Amino acid sequence: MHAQVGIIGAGPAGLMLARLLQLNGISCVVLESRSQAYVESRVRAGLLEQGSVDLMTQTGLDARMRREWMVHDGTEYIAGGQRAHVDMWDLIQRRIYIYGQQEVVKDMIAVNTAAGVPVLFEAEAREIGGLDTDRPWIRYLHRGMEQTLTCDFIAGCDGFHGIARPAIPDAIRRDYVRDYPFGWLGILADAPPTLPELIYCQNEERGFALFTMRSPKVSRCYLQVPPYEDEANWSDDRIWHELSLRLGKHEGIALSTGTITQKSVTPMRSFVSEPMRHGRLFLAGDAAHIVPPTGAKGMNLAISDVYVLSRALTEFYKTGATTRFDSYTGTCLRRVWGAQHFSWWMTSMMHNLPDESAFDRKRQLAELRAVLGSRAGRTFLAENYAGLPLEM
Ligand code: RFL
Ligand code: PHB
Repeated sequence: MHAQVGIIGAGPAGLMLARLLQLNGISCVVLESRSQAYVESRVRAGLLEQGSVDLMTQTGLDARMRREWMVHDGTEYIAGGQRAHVDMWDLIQRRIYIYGQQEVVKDMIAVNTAAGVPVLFEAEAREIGGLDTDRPWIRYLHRGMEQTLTCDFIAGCDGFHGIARPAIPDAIRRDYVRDYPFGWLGILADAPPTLPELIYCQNEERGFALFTMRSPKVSRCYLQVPPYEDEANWSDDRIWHELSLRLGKHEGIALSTGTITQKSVTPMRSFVSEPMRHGRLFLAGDAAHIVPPTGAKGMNLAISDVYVLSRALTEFYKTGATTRFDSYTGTCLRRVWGAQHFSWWMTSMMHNLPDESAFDRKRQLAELRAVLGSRAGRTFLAENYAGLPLEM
C-alpha cells in the first residue's frame, strides 16, 4: 500500500492531521494499534482552547460539539480557604470549551471515514525506516498479517509510548524531562457539576483537587495522590470525602455527588523531545511532548502541532517548497515551551510537594494570593489558560 503521508496513531493529533490533509487533497492512511471501541471510550482531556475550536470549525468537525459543549467565560479558584474568580471574558475577551476528548475523537473518526480516509484499527506499526530517503516505510501488523505502507512522509502521532520518537537516533535527539512526586486520581461520576465553572482548589493541608465536568449530568473530578497510587485504595466514599475536605466550606458551593463510573490514576510529567523532525519523519502531539494536565494543554498542543505540519505538507505538495519542514521544530517548540512553562507553573503553584518546607508552603500561598489578587496576575493566567495562537 502507498499513501503520500503515513500517519501512526488515531488520537487527536493523527485524526486532525488526516482531516487537514484530506481537505488539501493529500492522501494519507492512519494506522491505529487499538480497536475503534477502545479509542472512542478512552477518558482523557476535556478542555478545548479557542484555537482548537476554530480549527475544528474550519474543518467541519464542529456539528455535534456545538450542540453538546459547555462554554466557560471564567474559572473559579480556591486557595488558602479563599475563593477567587478569573473572568477570562472580561480580562481578555476569550473563553474555553468543555467537550470530552473521546467525543472529539469520535467526531474525527466519523468525519474522516465518511470522507473516505482509511483509518485502520488494530493495525500496529512495528517498525519505520527509510527516513533519510524519499520513500520511507512503515511495517505494521493488521489482522495478524504483516504489511508495509510506503509513503512520502511519516507523521508520528503515536503518543508518548509510540515507536516514532525512538526511531530518531539518540545522537541527534535531546529529551528534557521533569517528573513530579504526585499523580492525579481522575473520576467520572453521574453527578451534576458542583459549580457551572471549573474549580481549581489548593488545600494547604491536603493538596490539590479539580472539579470539572463532561455534561450537565456528568462530573469529572481529580485529586492529587502519590504518583503510582493504586486506584483500588480509593473507595467511592473515600473519594467523595477527600473531595469534600479539599473543597472546604464556602457559601454557594455544595459538593455534588453521585455514582462513580470510572476511576484511574495518571502520573504527572513534563517532557519535551527535540528535534520534532528527522528526515521525512515528523513527530506531533504526545509523541514529542507531555505536559502535566493542570494547564489543560495536551490535546490543544497536539492539534496545534498538526496544524503547523499540515501547512508545511500542503505547501510542499503545491509548490515543492521545503522551508516549512526546516522550521517545523522551531515553530512548534515555541508554543510547546510556552505551554510547558504555564503547565509547570500552574502545577507547582497548586500542588503540595511531599517534602515541602513550611516556608515553601507559605510562599506558595503568597504567590497564589499575588496572582489571583491582582488584575495583572489574573490576566497573565487567563491569557495562558485560554490559549496562545495556533501558530506563533
Ligand atoms: P494520543 O491521544 O495518546 O494518541 C496516540 C495514539 O497512537 C496509538 N499508538 C499506535 N498506533 C499504531 N501503532 C503504534 N505502534 C502505536 N503506538 C501508539 C495509541 O493507541 C493512540 O491511540 O496522543 P495525541 O494524539 O498526541 O493526543 C494527545 C492527548 O491525548 C493528550 O495530550 C491529552 O489527553 C492530555 N490531557 C489534556 N489535554 C488537554 O488539552 N486538555 C485537558 O483538559 C487535558 N486533560 C489530559 C487531561 C490527559 C490526561 N491523562 C489521562 C494523561 C487529563 C488527563 C487525566
Ligand atoms: C478535564 O475536564 O478533564 C480537565 C479540565 C482542566 C484541566 C484538566 C482536565 O486542567
